[in-house]
Amino acid sequence: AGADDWWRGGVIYQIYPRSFQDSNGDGIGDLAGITERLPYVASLGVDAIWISPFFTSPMKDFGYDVSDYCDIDPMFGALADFDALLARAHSLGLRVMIDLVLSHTSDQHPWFAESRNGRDNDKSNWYVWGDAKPDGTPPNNWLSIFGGPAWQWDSRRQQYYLHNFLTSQPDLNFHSPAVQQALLDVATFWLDRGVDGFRLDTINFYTHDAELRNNPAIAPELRTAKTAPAVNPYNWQEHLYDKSRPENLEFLRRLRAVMKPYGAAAVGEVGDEQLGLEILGQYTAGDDLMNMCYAFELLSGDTPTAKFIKETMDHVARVASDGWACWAYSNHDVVRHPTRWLLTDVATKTFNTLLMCLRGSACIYQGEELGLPEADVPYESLQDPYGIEFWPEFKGRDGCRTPMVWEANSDHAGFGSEMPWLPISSSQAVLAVDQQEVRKTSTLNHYRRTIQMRHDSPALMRGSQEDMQANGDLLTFLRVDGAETVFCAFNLGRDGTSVTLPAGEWENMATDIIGATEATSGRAELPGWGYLVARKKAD
Ligand code: TEU
Ligand code: CA
Repeated sequence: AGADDWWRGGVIYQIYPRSFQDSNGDGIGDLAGITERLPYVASLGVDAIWISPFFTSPMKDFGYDVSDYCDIDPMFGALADFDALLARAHSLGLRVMIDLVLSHTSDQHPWFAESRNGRDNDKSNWYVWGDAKPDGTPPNNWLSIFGGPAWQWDSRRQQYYLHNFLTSQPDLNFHSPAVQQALLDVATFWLDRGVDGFRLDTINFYTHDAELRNNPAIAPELRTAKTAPAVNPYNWQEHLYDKSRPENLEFLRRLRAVMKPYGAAAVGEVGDEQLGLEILGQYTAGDDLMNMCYAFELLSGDTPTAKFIKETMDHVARVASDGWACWAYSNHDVVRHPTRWLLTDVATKTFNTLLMCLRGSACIYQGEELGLPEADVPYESLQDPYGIEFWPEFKGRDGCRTPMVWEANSDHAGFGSEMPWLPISSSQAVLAVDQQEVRKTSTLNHYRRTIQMRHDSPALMRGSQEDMQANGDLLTFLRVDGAETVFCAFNLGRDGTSVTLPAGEWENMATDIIGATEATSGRAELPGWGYLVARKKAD
């Protein structure tokens, strides 16, 4: 594996800049704050950081609404702060992936101001405009994920514009070659500055059906909700025409071609309830599209059972045999997984070890390494427009976005000197970094050891995944790379069980297996949530 291949099996640490470290006492995290904390991130042994958007933005969607792609929002600092962050990260051996939100801009972007100004200027077709139907209603039945129709009336231009997310996030028109070029130029700007890759927001939303055909409705008995909350009517349509269009591939190919000379890597986010893994397979096939796609399967739903993991991995093997997934349990959009899956501390560690054993790359979200539960954010403190829209059935994304907890007994848990933008919950503060550093068995130190275990093993990093079996709570599989074979066994349940090792002699790789006996051949006992990760000894 060459240096440009670091991403394959790599571990990426996601930083939500508003909530990592406030360096100047305005209650909001910033780039200088991140730079200060990079030695901690490097101490985890991760390969890269992904920083959620820090570009100029009115912050209606907390940075996922960009009004200038080539500058830093003053709240987060300035370009010089970014350069300093990048230099520090590189000196610590950390790669930096930035989060490009190309599918839509802010309605405050100068491109949109020009586009809405009239139907015959340079940028009039840079966004997706549609005429009202004779009765004044929107051009078709497409819905916004954040609630209501995906169309907003613009009184100046006397047309509707498309927005898959907030009304303040108009969708760019990827059918325009000029739009594509402008976005490729944005990528070049950051590559020239030295970034190592991109997390690309909502890449399957880039292109829309040019004929604006209606999405078919899904019958009530067939409705499922994997990503958007069940109460959201967005889940009641089959998204045939508003996203995951085949034309997306053309732009992704052009984008990757721009990245290749720099050796940069891309992880694309593909949110699609119906076709998620199929799209992941399409977008990561071969070597001229995305390096990896970010999969939603483990970011939603109930506690994964052995059967669910097996079915998901088999599904990936079927539809993305030539591709590469990037798994995550938690991020800035979903309830933190120890709460979502009702995990005990032990179960949290077991799932972490599983993440480090699964084929694919992995993202871990700030605070995940501490085993943080979701913070309770009362309605009065809510900031997320998505949460405010669907409260109380869906409480929004604030509970996973509260500030990082560094020191249990400092003001604001060491996040900054002043009151932070979201409250710090006491259930998180007790799990602060300083409390866990000093305990060998802490979740934090467990994450460090499992990340190390993965990096020490070519099979776990990039090997094949074979013979996955689910028997009740027991999940077993092999990872194989050249001469190295690793056997993984996970007890994903409370009751003890035992596992038969494949023929041969095995040596234990997980230095702090949870209670499993040290069996190296024959059978091993696995207590509730016990696991075994073992390398085959040479004959
Ligand atoms: O998220 C996309 C998003 O909202 C998906 O999780 C969605 O639920 C799924 O695609 C539905 O099919 C990204 C960012 O992570 C999020 O923070 C932003 O708000 C959003 O894009 C808009 O930029
Ligand atoms: Ca600040």
